[in-house]
Amino acid sequence: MESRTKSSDIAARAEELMFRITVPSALFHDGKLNTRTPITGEVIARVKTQDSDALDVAIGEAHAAFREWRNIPAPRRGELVRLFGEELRAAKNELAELITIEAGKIVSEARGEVQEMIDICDYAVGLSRQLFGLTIATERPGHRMMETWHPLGVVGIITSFNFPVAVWAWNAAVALVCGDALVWKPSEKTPLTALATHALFERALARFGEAPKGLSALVIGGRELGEKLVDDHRVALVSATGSTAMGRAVGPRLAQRFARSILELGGNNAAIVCPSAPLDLSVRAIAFAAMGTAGQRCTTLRRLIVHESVYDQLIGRLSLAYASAPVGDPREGKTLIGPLIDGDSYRAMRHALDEAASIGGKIYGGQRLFAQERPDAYYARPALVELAEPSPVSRRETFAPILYAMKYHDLGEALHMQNDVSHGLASSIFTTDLREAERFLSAEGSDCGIANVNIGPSGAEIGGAFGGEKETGGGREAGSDSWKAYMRRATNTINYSSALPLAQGVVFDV
Ligand code: UN1
Repeated sequence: MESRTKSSDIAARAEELMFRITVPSALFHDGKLNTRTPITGEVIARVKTQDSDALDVAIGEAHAAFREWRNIPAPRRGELVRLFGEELRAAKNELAELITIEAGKIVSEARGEVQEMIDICDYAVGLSRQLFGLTIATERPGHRMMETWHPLGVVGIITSFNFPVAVWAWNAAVALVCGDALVWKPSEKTPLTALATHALFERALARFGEAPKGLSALVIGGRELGEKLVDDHRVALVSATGSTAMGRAVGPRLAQRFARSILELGGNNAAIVCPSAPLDLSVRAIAFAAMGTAGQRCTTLRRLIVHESVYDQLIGRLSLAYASAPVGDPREGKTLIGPLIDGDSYRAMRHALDEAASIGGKIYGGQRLFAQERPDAYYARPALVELAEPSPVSRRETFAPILYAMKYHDLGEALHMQNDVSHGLASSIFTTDLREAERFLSAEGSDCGIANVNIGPSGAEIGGAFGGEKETGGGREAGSDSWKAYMRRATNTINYSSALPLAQGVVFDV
């Protein structure tokens, strides 16, 4: 770790990147919101925030824009998303570098985040010609029955710091081809990347030329803005990514006014390692899933359930990987683990490790690093914790790089341990035994929205539906048929005869 990097260097670099992406500097100078880089912990920008009147205007404009946008043919709407994908391709490295500066991701993961945005654009462009409904057999002669999918309305998108821009893109690209308008409230920790992404979207809008004004809005501010977005009756759907506590606040408010929700909340993801697991592959997969993104993905591997016959061997290899994985400045090529987002994150990690130690957990790693050189930044060696059995600390999600390892004796017990938490996002099994793999994927196996074999639980691609069960919130985003949540379904029955037969044989002759 070199100590000479000054925050001002990073601030200047962020400014240069924002300039290249053509974000007006008035948006991030002299505003009320101090933006920090987790690389040094110092302030790099002062971002302008919006108040609730501005949000009110944005929702009003989005609602008016929706009424026009819904009438533009879906493949034409896809053209706007195609142009946005081009802008992202052209600015991939600049946007990725901003993600590194603002969220602390290593270079390849930051570029991966932008790639995920490009991928969802490509997907949505194809989808724009495939928003199809069914034709259904009717019991009445001379009739036809079908489903039509219509645009839904204004979609509110609330995103978190850890995927500061990709999560917006998963929602936005699909919602736009579905004919919806957008209002985005990003995390207060990552407004610069949000401004940059929206500027790129505005470039696509300008090239497209015919989109209604206000089709997509970005509003930056605190919790009160999120609450207003959630409570506004003009917002048909809110897609919210964040903590389970946030989801618990948002979900009932939306239900109160019968609005739709897509909730993408926490995870307490586990992997089961069986006797026949390919060990080299398993160690690599576990290392990425548990330590990658400094343990700050909702899909991060947090619990390892290992068969007693391979436990010592696996823990031996993992403890070496944990001791040697390079932690450091995420801009440096050799770094695999960047900083935690802030001091609160580190304190939550420390608190969990102290609790694990108090119940006899054996801890490798977890120390704070570079506190001398970078006192306002929070770098930590990832922690591997051996526990004799599941405990409250391993049953709750701590958004930090901690992996709890436990032994199992038979697969039924391992499956029980895997499912015995309040979240249900992602899960994995490492085995070459077909029966074990199939049981894990069966109805009595993993209860998660994502269940993988011989790969880790994180790093999903966009073609599948992404989301999870229980306290993860139940929402699904990205691929498969997730688009249906962004549209409303009408069932249509058409009578092309001159008779009027009633369903169920009802007779009603007047
Ligand atoms: C998140 O952590 O909020 O599957 C999303 C993954 C990524 C998305 C994670 N594609 O890890």
